[in-house]
Amino acid sequence: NSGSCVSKPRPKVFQNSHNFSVDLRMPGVIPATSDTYLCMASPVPTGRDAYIVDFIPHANMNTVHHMLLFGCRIPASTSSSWDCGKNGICKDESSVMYAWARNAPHPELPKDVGFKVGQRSGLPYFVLQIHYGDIGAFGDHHRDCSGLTLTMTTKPQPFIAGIYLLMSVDTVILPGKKVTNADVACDYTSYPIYPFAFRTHTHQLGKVVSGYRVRDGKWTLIGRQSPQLPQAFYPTTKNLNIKYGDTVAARCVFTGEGRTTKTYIGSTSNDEMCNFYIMYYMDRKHSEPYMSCVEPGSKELFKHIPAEANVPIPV
Ligand code: IYT
Ligand code: CU
Ligand code: CU
Repeated sequence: NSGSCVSKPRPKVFQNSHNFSVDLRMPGVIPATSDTYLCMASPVPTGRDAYIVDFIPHANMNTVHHMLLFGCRIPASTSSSWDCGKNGICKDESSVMYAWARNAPHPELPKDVGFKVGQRSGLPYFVLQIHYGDIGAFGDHHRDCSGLTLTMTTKPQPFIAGIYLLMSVDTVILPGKKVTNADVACDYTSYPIYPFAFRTHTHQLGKVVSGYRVRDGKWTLIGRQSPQLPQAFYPTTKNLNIKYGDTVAARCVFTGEGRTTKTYIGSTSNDEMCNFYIMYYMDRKHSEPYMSCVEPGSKELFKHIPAEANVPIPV
């Protein structure tokens, strides 16, 4: 029973001199309406750099639609929990590190890979966001303490996990128009990264989102998914690396059918987003944990995108 989940203190637990776990839980919340986004923040509990090596979700399937973990420089609020649909997640820099969604397990981090967090890495806070879907199960006024346990270590990991986010900032979807593509592409100019998981995100109008590496004119799929399926991280299609000189590209396919006005990129559920997240690891010696691409790419480049990128995934 979760009725008394608030009263239990959940400090970090030490296993030995290097390893510990951190419990991040909603502080006994009762969402007021369906489709509420609530956030809670917690400082990374060590002055030194630390590495997340595993995630253990504790989510009540009846109420939690999805759950995201962010690293933050400054959380958007100092309250024990807040409405982050309205008030935002982080004040400035933020990065997603984990996603849980119903029926989709998170891929394990590969061995020797960790997300680096803490004061020195510029992400001194964890922020947990929970999307409460149907609040029917709160009819009994119980309090919710869903959340996440992080397995952490202060031992430097040989490889650092990171996120490469491709997102469109300028897509406009015309009402009634059957197909609108949002294309994003950037030249990759850093040290090699090794993608192992991907996540897609759009709102209601997204049909399929695909991400590719383009090397010497050859397109290789990183991942392709319907954004209408649970928006978790899925394992990449095959092992590949991205290195200096490659191009990283993504396409989101939208439909304007059913709309009577133009749809723009924005944060409400009537707006749209086009996101393709690549979770990768990189040698610790020159790791760059967060990269992004917001360029639309060239028309010429996207003439050569594989046909599968235009095929909607039935849900
Ligand atoms: C305008 C847009 O596409 N926003 C996305 C991607 C995004 C994530 C983060 C943009 C920025 C960020 O700092 I983290 I600037 C967006 O909001 N995506 C949502 C989550 O908020 C992460 C999603 O579910 O992917
Ligand atoms: Cu959700
Ligand atoms: Cu969005």
